[in-house]
Amino acid sequence: MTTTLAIRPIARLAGLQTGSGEESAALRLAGRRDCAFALAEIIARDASGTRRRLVSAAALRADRDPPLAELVARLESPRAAIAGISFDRARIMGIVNVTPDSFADGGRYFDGDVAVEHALRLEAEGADILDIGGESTRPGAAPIDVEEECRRVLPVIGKLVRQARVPVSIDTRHSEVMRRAAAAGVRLINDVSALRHDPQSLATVARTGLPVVLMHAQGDPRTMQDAPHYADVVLDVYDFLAERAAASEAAGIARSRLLLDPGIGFGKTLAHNLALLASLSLLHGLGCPLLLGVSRKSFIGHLTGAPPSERLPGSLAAALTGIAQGVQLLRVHDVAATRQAVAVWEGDQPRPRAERQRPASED
Ligand code: HH2
Repeated sequence: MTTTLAIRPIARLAGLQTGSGEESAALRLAGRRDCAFALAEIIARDASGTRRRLVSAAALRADRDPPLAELVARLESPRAAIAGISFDRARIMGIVNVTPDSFADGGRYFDGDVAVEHALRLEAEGADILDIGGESTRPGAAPIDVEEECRRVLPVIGKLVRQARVPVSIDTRHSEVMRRAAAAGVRLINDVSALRHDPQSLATVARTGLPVVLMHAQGDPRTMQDAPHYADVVLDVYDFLAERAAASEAAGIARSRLLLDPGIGFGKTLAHNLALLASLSLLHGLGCPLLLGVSRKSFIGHLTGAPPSERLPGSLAAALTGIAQGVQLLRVHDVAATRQAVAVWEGDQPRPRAERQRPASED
């Protein structure tokens, strides 16, 4: 069994500017001024079991244990920009599914021109990046032919790379699609299999020089919801992402090119999804920006009974749970609504004037 050492920052200090004593000892996630925490749960797991203790941020800093000090340093180090996007605040990735069968919007943007129009609308609504996918990975989905996937996404990517001002990413598990999308100008690769589905993917991504999202999934989309099982879902996902980050580095993909994602809904029960959402802050210890995909997902339906088309309120609540824990990139269908929710959440944060959009008639 892997030995796991993790720190889960808790008790966020909202609106903390400067401070002394306990306040100045606060844990500041990923170099963020707006994301300070007063306490931490230290979690250690080995073959003999899991031990947890709660400490103040000040006590954690005073602890000279080298692995712990190294972990604190990784937790707090600023993250490099990826695809030209800086991660000093929450950013938004707009979803564009060029598919007939995606769970939330299957068929609506299957036509390439409609998909481009939709993507440009998401950009106008405030998306920081546009994520183009040609294969549904919803539970139960059957894999599709790589040529068909290319036929769906490449024309859309080609047009968006020319027409959109924000970067474009490709959501795929296939190295051939990654390679051709990179040649067409995408700036980020998003792989829900964390570069495991296709044996060529690690080398392909390394060669493109592009950054990549490594997402946790247990099993394949077709069967992943049959009987998901974990010893401890939060620590198992943490260990998995640590292993995939190490495998990527070994293949020549620098850690500064990685985004990590717990993969909400991918081989997880409702209890697993909720446990992960409650412990997202722990994943900052892996030293990479975090992506969260909760938009319209089925855990919201399980909690509320709402169908995918009526899950916007739950999606916003889950997105805010993420940004309260320092998640840097939210993958969403509803960009305008998420932009508004994030703007209100970040209301006290200094931002460039241009980003404050106040209707002229209101004060
Ligand atoms: N979720 C989906 C697809 N890709 N990528 C990342 N990194 N994280 C996610 O949570 C994630 C993802 C599923 O959502 P969607 O694309 O809307 O549905 P479908 O797979 O049915 O096309």
